[in-house]
Amino acid sequence: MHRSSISFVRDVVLFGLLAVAVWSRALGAASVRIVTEPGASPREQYAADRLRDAVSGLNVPETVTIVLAQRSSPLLARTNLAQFWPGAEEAFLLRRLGNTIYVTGSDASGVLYGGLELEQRIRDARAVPEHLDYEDHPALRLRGTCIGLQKPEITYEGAEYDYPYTPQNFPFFYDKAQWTRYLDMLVRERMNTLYLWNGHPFTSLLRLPKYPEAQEISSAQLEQNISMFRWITKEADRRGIWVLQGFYNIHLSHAFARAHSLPYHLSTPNALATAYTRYAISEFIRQYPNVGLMMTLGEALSPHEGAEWLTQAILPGVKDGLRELGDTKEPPIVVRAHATDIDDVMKAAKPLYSNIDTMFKWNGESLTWTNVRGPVLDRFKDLVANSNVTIANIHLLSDLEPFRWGDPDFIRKTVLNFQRIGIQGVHVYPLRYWDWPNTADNPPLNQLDRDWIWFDAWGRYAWNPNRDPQKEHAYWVQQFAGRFGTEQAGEHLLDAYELSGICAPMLLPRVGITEGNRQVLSLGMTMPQLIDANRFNPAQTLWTGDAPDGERLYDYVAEEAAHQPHHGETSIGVADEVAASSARAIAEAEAARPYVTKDIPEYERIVNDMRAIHMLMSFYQAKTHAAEEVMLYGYDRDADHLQQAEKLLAESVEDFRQLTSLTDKTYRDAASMHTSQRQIPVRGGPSTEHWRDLLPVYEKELTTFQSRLTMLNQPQSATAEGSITPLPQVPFRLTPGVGETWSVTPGEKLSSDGDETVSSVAPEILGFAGIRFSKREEGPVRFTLDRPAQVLVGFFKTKGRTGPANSDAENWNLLLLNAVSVSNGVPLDVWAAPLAAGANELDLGKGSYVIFGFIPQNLKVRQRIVSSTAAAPGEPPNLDWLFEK
Ligand code: ADA
Repeated sequence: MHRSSISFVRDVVLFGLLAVAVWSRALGAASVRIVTEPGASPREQYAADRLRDAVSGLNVPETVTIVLAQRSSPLLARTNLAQFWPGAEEAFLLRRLGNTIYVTGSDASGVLYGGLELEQRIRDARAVPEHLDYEDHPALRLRGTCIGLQKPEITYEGAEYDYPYTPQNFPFFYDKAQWTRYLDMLVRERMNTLYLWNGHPFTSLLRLPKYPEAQEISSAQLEQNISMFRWITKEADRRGIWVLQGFYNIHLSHAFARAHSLPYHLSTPNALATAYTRYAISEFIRQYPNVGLMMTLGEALSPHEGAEWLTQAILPGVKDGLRELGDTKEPPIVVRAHATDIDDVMKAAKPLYSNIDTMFKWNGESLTWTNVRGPVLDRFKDLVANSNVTIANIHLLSDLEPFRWGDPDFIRKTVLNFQRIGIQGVHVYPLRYWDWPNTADNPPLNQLDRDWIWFDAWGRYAWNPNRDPQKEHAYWVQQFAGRFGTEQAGEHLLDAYELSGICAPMLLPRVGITEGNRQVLSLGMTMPQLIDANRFNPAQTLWTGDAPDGERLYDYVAEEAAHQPHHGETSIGVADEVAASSARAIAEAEAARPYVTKDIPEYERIVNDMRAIHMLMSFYQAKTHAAEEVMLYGYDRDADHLQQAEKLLAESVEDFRQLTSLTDKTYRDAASMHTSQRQIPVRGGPSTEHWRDLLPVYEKELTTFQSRLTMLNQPQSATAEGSITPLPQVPFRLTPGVGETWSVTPGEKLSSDGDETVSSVAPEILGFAGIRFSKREEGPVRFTLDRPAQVLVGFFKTKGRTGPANSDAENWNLLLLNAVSVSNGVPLDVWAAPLAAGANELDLGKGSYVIFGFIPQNLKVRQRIVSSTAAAPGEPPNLDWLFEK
């Protein structure tokens, strides 16, 4: 029976003592009576209550009895309706025999779902069905959503994922009306699991008398939390929903950690943390035997420690708790295959504990494919072979935020793929995770209202993905029609959702940096990020292993330059396709207008979303084409490419400007995670959340590019480099200590102890006497100048910059772009700053620069781009200099 060992459900088999709870409502002579077992489970009672509500006020021609019963019930004794196949879970049968309607379930949840099915039919027909013979059961065994007890910012002592449960942190946790609404939605979607995520929830939910020093919140708060948690889990259980509490490892109570001089998060176990965690888990099992546990063994804990930690701390804790309860049946626990050596974990854990479900991310932290391939598929297959239920985690939706998203067919196909692989569970994040229950709209809406289609589609297809696509289309049209008034409106709006829905999932894998939440697709990308995506993804955690055949921009341009044919889905092709599709989405949304008779404000917000999505796609289209042109220039140095790129880049900025104005008043931010974890397009933090924050970044990128083009077009750059002679030098004497003199010529090392060597040098400074350093040398370099001079410096690339630090930028002039090409493929520019005659000292940071020499202070040097410097053989051409200052 489904998870009953850990639920409130009690099978009641009371032969001889059978009592029948009868409800009847007389309407003239005829009435509808609803009959349940006397000791019926809360789930059955819930279904009965819902049916009572549905039939109240119905005008029925004759008295009908509705019997709700599990397969083993004596109420079915004289029928043959208790027939379910062995192992049936959550299955139900609806049958009308004479004036009795039987709602029979394989278990309590089966009765619940049967009751809800009947309720819906009664409400739709406004009558009790005259004929009924219907059977159904779910396709996936675990169907659930999650809620983060986590926030957009890290607010608790700098520790990721740890947030005490308090009304200040999570007002929604204390709002019973809101929970009721949410749980009603889940049961309507026939979801049966709800995961609550937090770093270390135990001190928010348990008293832990053995470790009083671990207490993190006031006793009064703790009591309130305990009673709320009991209420939530009980209300969930009535609706057939198993609540699971998530936790990360090893996260400790902060108070406990301080008391024992331990860090809040540990990467390796120790005896004290093991004892504490084992105890906390056992208390959890003892206090909340009906609640599940889901764990992330990594990220704080090193991946190879997961097996030991699970077997030495967590499983013993579960067993201690069960022993105290006198329970011998092992409840399922859910272990995530994230940031841990899951094969070792499962090997070590299985002999100790048989009932382990596993969970793994389906598409990383974005929605990209309806299917998985390569290593992700292999991982799922292993998990399916080795665990009880394998759950696909539809994790953060980093590419969909913050807009409305609902492409039901995408979800249907995804669940069909789960079935094919043997995945029996799904866990779905909300579209906006870190700020539950708010949407990003301004003012915020509730996600249950705005993102109804997200929850509805996952619920519907997790129950059964094997449905006829045409009938499904009609179903979704009806759903929209119900909300916006007419079928015509429904047709157009469904089309708009579907046409816009494919955009982000198609685009991200072909142009993006990562499927992780390090990137917010809707905030755009810079040119260097588009041109050289791999460089911005040091961990190489790319989806490419899972992608269907196709080309990223880098390969596309390489093939284009070599006049080779393309294959599969290309960055350019996809960018064009999503721009066109999103344009059609606007047209469809607009076409709905005359037919929308209900909820016009939400309709207007949908139209605005479609426009915003299109502007974003159009931005990417223009910019991907611009990137292609620039990359082609990297190959052939044909300046025409840059002229094309300039037009396209300007178009992309214009698109982004329109996107900003569409979202300026209507959206609070583009993504719910505000921490510096985000790196793309810019590091997360204050004033980096909204399109208006990024518009200046893209405007500046365009103006920098335009000024580089102007430099390139200057007559001087047309001068044959062979005719340029070295600039006059100012002699200097280096004071012994930091630095050594060197000759700026090809083959020389850039630092006295580094590997990088000079490949070519612009004629202006060829053979100059400069000063280079050891990478380890600290402190100022000291030298004496004969005359007032300009020091010529090359800055090594740090944090995406090749120029002086922002704080010092005023002092420096950029003289020669790409003046020195280097064996690592990152060319150095020459920057100049004035210095007085006599003794000088300079400190620009350890290992971050090299001095090329000194020229007279009053010498005017024409800024120039040195076009002859090329990338080292085999290296991608680094073209950042075109966009960065
Ligand atoms: C990534 C992500 C986190 C969290 C985590 C997880 O590290 O950046 O926000 O989602 O994965 O638990 O899977």
